[in-house]
Amino acid sequence: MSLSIGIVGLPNVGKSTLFQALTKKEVNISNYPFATIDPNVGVVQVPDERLERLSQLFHSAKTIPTVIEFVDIAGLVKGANKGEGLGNQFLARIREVDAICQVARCFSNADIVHVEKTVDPMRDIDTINIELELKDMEADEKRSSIPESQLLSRKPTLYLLNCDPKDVSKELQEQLKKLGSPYVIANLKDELEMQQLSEEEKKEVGFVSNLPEFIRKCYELLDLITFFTAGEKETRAWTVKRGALAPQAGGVIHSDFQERFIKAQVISWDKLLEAGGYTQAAAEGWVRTEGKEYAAQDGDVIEIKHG
Ligand SMILES: Nc1nc2c(ncn2[C@@H]2O[C@H](COP(=O)(O)OP(=O)(O)OP(=O)(O)O)[C@@H](O)[C@H]2O)c(=O)[nH]1
Ligand SMILES: [Mg+2]
Repeated sequence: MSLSIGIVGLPNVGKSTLFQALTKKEVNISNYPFATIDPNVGVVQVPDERLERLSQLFHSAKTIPTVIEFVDIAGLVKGANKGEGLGNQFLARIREVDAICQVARCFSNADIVHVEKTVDPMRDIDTINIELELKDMEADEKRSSIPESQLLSRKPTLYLLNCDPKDVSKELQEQLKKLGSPYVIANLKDELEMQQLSEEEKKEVGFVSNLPEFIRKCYELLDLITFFTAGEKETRAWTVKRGALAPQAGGVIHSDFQERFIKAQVISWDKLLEAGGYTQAAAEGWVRTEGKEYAAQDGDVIEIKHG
């Protein structure tokens, strides 16, 4: 199960810069509006310290993280719903994603063209959100029966403020809080440029990336949890929607595990580390046997027993 996040915003605000920093894919990040025409699609690993520690415990030959798919979409402008700019044809692309990351430009730089001439992130956020709502209304008027989950204005949204944290005013933070969606602040130009440096060099210049936090927030936005399978051959992180029952969790690993589910052996990742292995954990009585009504919990290490 790979969930996808659409990167949305006005032209020339840093969407493709974010996409490239996340996916390490070379894309067009030229300094002009509508540099991106066809959407870029890429997959990003979800950083997870728990996975690393479990893998170390078992000296696993393979360590496999879960992934999120990102889609870098063409810039939207005021009137996109009526066909202004390139917006209209790509608004449809946003329907297919599970959640939206809206990039808002907060950085000042006279050399980078702003389609509205001035830097005003709240105005830009309103512009985009109105376009999404207008497009939904249009669909409603046409009576095309778009399912609720595909309504653009109902998609879970995360805002990315493209600038240094010091450039985000209290007022903007208050306004964002009112929107009720989470936000992350990252200087995307730095994020991309600093990837050229080694870990040591980053320490020297005091650069800490905000992208891991951003990816984690995306994960929360999608209301996903991670469970693990762990052993010598492979330690792997898996993704399910919060509330998924043990057989569904099994089904993510292999469809047989869902159909022929018998029971699940479950232990929390930290308990398994504390015990130092399955045998020791079982001796402590920390490995639980759960049936098909069990809802998988974030951080569970699960072994499915199937027929
Ligand atoms: N100074 C500064 N420039 C940035 C920052 N982020 C992006 N840029 C520059 O802004 C320009 C546009 O960046 P892109 O990532 O292509 O913007 P986009 O939103 O994908 O643009 P379109 O595809 O045209 O909609 C590039 O020249 C970037 O280097 C930033 O944080 N600071
Ligand atoms: Mg672009």
